Amino acid sequence: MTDFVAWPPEFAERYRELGYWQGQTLGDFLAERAAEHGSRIAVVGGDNRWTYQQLDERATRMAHGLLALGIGKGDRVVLQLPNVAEFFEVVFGLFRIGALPVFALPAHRHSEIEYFCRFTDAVAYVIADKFGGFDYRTLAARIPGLRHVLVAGDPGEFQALDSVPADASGPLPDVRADEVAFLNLSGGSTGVPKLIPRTHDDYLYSVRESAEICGLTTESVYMATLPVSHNFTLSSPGVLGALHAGSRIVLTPAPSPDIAFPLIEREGVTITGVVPPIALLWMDSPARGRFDLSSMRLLQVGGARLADEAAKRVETELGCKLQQVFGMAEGLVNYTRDDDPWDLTTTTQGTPISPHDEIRLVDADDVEVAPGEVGQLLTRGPYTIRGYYRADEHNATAFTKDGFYRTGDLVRLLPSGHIIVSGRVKDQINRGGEKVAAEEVENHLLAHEGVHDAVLVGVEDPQLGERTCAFVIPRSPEPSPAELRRFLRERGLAAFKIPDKIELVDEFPYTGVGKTSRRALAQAIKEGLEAR
Ligand code: OOB
Repeated sequence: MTDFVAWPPEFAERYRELGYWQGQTLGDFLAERAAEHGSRIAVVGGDNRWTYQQLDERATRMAHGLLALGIGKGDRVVLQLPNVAEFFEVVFGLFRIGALPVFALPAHRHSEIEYFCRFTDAVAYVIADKFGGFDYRTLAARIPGLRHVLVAGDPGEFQALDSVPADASGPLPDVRADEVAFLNLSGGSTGVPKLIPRTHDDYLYSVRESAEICGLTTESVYMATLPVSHNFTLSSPGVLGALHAGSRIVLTPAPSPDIAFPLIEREGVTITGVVPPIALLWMDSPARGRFDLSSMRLLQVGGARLADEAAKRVETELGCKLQQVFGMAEGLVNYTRDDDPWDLTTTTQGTPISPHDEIRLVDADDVEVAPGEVGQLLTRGPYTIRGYYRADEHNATAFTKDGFYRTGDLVRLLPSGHIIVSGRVKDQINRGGEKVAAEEVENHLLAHEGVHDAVLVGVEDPQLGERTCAFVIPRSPEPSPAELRRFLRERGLAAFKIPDKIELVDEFPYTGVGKTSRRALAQAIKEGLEAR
């Protein structure tokens, strides 16, 4: 089994020659930024206000402390921190010793966390004590095989993050920029989530370019509104882009207007990134009139398709420019640009970061479609992975032979090069930016003794774009939808994956068409629902 698939040497060479891959590690990146912006505030989170200098020192101390605990180069550490300042000292501490953070989301529960820990042979798990009404220590207590559980806040039976030995010294491991820096999560379309290995070189290229495209400067204040460990918030341009530019990062614990708006006013936030449902929530919020949001220059919206009509309202209702962001944790990120005409900003998902992002649109037979036609988006480039972590079999179909990643997205290209996302072929439901792999949820449902068969489909929703509906053929004694929901929660599935609706049916509708594949079935159910 291959852990990491590298770029072929001729590609790596080209990206280096072009100056895209600069040979800098994320650990050195922070040191360089601290040398340049030392006394500026880098991170504001809760009661913490750390300068670049302080963040750099904390990261170094953490690096030594982690080493002293026996965490070393190449080790995997599952990180599930919400938007707190400690996120940065841990992540950069790990980068500096060449240990790999595995970026879990705060919403993940036992089912996902246990899998990440087991699949990556993680040696440690880093959490906050409590967040959003959930006690992560109870989750940690149920994960076998961990050498360390480190807790930001009250550690309970575990070890407090701030008790990690601070007096350690000596040399740090040699970390190379072409090595993998961390593992990101894919939205997934299969039974288990896939892990995405990103190198220092490739990630920092996307960070520098994103900061430039989004116009970040030392005057910018970037608010992390979505979970900081998501690729959008991390690097598009995200918190890393903000650090690159010497900007200030403000962490909001929640995106709701009553929490985010006062922070925007207090800190003079100039830019943030949200998913479409949050953009809608903000535009429709009466709280808008109670807070001064005039510092906002740019609202980035991405993660799911923003309806053209909603896009057209952003500037007038929130008083700032809109930028659409169509990205993926696997790599490719597209942005509408500052000088794009208004109609392109409001109706397209932008153009790729790099002139060396290669784009192909193909049909079901991998044949290139005619210009202007909708096709499946394939991509390859200086910051798009060539393979998932430990996934040889899946990689054989998720990538073409010549290394293009099959995004599963259906898109159209305008003559200007702008991309319009029009649908998808992957078995994934995009619930307002939160990705749900149909097969993963179906497998959990099938584990219930009262379930004979189950199919999860996405149905249109005005707020979320899509919500999930599970069709279940029960066995007797027939479980109620409430019982099935409870069952999924008890199995430790993240809340956003619990079906919004569960319908018990005698048989799946329209199987009469003779199609038996899951995809065809889901499609038939969806068409049936839409017709209703
Ligand atoms: C971002 O990353 P992921 O990995 O959670 O999800 C990627 C998928 C894309 O393949 C596409 O299906 C969908 O999310 N998507 C969009 C979109 N942005 C992402 N679909 C339509 N319109 C958009 N603007 O979601 C992500 C990563 C980096 C930056 C922004 C988003």
